[in-house]
Amino acid sequence: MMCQDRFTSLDTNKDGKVDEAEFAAIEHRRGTPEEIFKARDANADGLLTMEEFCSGGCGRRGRSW
Ligand SMILES: [Ca+2]
Ligand SMILES: [Ca+2]
Repeated sequence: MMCQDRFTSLDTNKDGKVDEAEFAAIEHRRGTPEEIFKARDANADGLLTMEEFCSGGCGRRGRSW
């Protein structure tokens, strides 16, 4: 699954950002949702953009998408 697809499926209210509640709605294997969310929320605004989400582990920065 592409990272963007994953992000889109997480963004249940379709505002273009994934908040902590949306993020917590899926399974996380590498820690608690809170920990992973904070690790990925690069600017600490409480919302994940697609860029933040995709740079956090399911894709590498600099890939051509
Ligand atoms: Ca959202
Ligand atoms: Ca953010």
